Amino acid sequence: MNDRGAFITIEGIEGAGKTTCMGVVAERIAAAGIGLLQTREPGGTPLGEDLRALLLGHRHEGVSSDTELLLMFAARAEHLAARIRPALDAGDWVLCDRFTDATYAYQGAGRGIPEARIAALEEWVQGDLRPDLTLLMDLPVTLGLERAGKRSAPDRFEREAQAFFERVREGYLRIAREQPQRVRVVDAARPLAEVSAEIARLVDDFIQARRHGTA
Ligand code: T5A
Repeated sequence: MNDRGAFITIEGIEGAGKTTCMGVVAERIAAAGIGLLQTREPGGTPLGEDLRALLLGHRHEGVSSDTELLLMFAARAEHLAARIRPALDAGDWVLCDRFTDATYAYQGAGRGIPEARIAALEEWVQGDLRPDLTLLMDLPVTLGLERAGKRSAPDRFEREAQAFFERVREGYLRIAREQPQRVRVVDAARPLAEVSAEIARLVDDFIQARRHGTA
């Protein structure tokens, strides 16, 4: 196995089932006897959680796209320094509910910020650190919003129009097409039992590949 822990992220539009499926991934990693840090973005640190409350709450509805982008990366810089890098360096694995693919999808494809601007911040804040495996939970926007709507009141992002989430979904799928080795697309429209079974298989395969030094 590699010395550095593996970095796994879960992505997808609202209501895709990311939070639900974090448990499946965590269970497979625990079953393999591997230490795990489970976390989320924006968030994961006291400062990051405060920034999350500002970003998702309704006090700053008119915030500019650039401000939103910079706050996402401010939270990420703190998250990497305080929690993600120390865990990976200690050999633990890290499972994160959303990461920089969300920035490309929401602030890039959704808000229209040029990709090169996001890439510059990514390089600055992350250096060469990228997720080793990303599970992209994909489903039609209407179904995702319907599921999310049943669960809780809409946050600042969930008040966006359907067209915004169509762009976000397409942004994610484009990343998956460009990086098929890292990003595995899971059809999240299926019943939870089927989705969970596929995720468990993908994670078990990844654990094996990591042990054999091929991932
Ligand atoms: N953001 C984040 C950015 O804009 N840029 C960034 O860089 C980052 C990091 C974060 C927001 O911040 C934005 C994106 C987001 O808008 P969030 O709370 O982390 O917000 O993300 P949400 O997508 O809003 O989280 P949700 O909880 O809405 O979605 P999940 O986690 O995908 O869905 P989950 O698991 O809570 O499931 C929703 C409901 O559906 C049911 C569940 O039981 C639950 O009730 N469900 C299913 N039902 C039937 N069949 C299935 N297969 C089901 N799977 C789940």
